[in-house]
Amino acid sequence: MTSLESRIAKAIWRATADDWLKLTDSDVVIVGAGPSGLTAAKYLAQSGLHTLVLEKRLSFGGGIGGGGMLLHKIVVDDRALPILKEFGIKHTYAPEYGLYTLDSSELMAKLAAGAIDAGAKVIHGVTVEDLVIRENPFRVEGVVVQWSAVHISSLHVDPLFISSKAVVDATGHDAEVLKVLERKNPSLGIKIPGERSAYSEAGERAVVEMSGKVLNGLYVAGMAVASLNQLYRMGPIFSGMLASGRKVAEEIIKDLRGVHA
Ligand code: 48H
Repeated sequence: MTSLESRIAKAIWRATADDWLKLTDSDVVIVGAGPSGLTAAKYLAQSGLHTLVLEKRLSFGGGIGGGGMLLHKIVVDDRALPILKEFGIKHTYAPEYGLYTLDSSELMAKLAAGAIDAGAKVIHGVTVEDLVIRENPFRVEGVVVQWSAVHISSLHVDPLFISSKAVVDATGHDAEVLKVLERKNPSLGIKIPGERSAYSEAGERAVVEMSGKVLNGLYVAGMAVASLNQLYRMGPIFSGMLASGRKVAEEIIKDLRGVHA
């Protein structure tokens, strides 16, 4: 047998290549492993769709970890209860406030575990820098990816591609995928005005209502919905993010499989 060092390297190269050969043709690519992206990933994967989450950082949870002003708790309201139950996330009712509190660490860990256990693949350290498109009629058919480390280094390195039937922009406040479309495909008329000031009640409701398909092959979830539609921000209440992820998943399942989730 060859040296342990050689076997470590070969095992990793082989397993990575095996994964990437499958992931290169995914049913759904979700950009961003924040609350909306991970929630969408669980429901999509459990419906049998080949689901890939690409996260530019080396961690899960996006904005969850910062809690409310770095305090380790966030809140949800009644609307999130069915989703918390499905992910097995503990929560405590605060009757004086009509809200449930939960640990940000548990929310991050269990959303990720729920997505992965349902069959979604999450790859860290990969930045989606562009989309694969087709014209006449316009449709999105995948993403253009690069190692985040290459982005940070500013080296000029050509990217690679992942084909997919649906792409979800779950990149949060920055709406990074939609902004690429706005910049590179002006004829589509997509504008990203950014979110409005805080009005939690209205923001939570609207972000779910407006989550879904943007154009053929492209969907939006989470705070990217607020940036696209100039909706109110809501602060560290996460019912809307979770429900947005579930709603996008249901819409994609319906579009790709012709069935309700
Ligand atoms: C790969 C990328 C790329 C890219 C970004 O910000 P998130 O937590 O997103 P949401 O929308 O699921 O949740 C928003 C919530 O955390 C929040 O900020 C709220 C509720 N704010 C309310 C308020 O009033 O402020 O996660 C997005 C993830 C992050 O992990 C990014 O690193 C990742 O997407 N990401 N990954 N390629 N181009 N861009």
